[in-house]
Amino acid sequence: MPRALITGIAGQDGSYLAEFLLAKGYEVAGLIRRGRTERYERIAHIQNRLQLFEGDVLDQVSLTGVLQKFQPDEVYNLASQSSVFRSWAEPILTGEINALGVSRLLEAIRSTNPKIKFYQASSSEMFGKVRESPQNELTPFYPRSPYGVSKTYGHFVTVNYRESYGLFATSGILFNHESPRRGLDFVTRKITYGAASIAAGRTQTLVLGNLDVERDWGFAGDYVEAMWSMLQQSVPEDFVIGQGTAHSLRDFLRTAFEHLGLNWEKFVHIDPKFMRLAEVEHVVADCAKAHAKLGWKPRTSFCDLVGMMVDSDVKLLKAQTSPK
Ligand code: GDR
Repeated sequence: MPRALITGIAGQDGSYLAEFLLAKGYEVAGLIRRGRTERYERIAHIQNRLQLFEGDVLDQVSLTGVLQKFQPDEVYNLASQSSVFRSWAEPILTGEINALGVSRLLEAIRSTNPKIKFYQASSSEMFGKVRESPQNELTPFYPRSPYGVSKTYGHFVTVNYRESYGLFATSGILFNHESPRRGLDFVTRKITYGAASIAAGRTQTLVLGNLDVERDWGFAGDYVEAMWSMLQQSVPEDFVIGQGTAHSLRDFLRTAFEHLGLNWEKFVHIDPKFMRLAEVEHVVADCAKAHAKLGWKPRTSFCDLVGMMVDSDVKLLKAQTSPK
């Protein structure tokens, strides 16, 4: 049985990846932070099939300890301070987790078992103020936030350990990927939950920031397959993963509200407090390399993704109101 360790297993991507690897017959372990009081809702349904180890990408010793105990064949580094918005308020912590955290993990792998295959969760936020469109593996980076800068370090240190030490280390440059498991602070889930709340008569408004942005949104469940596939190649390489189609935030709003028979323009208000100090206006993936080498293609369309998220939030709100 192959063995995989996932950092960030309790997050959106970690939970989908864990499900995917279990279905493939892997023994799956996850790193969870010490003293965390939150419940692991996203992995509750599979928790009895997982091994959970306490540890932290902030703590070098804990990483070496987990690698020695579990002896994984593959490590997926999905642990992250994943909020771009919050990264201006927490720039140092963001760098410690997203940048130095990658160095700590790579060092732990190098010193414990350099044969371990390593996946680093990199981000389209590294393209930031884009130098060309669409963006591929050779497009120069221009990050626009402490988050984007930290992910750029994580990407390059992964490349560097591959080139310096011959590690099987890969970086997946993933564009925005969403799902019903997305946190409520990210704009897609904020919209689908907001629209469902309005349709249920719970609220009258949805307050957002900058509507003049475009993203390449896909379904997280599709993207974890690409992560795994990158580690099954004969040589380690970096890949851009996305849908290859940009949609405006207004498109997302229209699709979500129309799914419920509503006109978004009647409900959405703008508050500058949700605007960013520097914005990524437009990103769109060129996934030709992933299509050609991994044979990977997303299965879920933009419309199906939005519909899935709205339906899930409608159901969630109903469950919250119906008597137990
Ligand atoms: P992003 O995702 O920054 O692209 O990073 P997010 O959903 O937070 O923002 C997308 C765009 O929407 C605009 N926006 C708002 N965003 C939020 N969160 N809340 C609002 O009210 C709002 N109004 C407008 C933003 O300005 C932005 O342009 C995500 C994260 O998952 C990262 O971890 C990941 O690396 C990238 O996607 C790829």
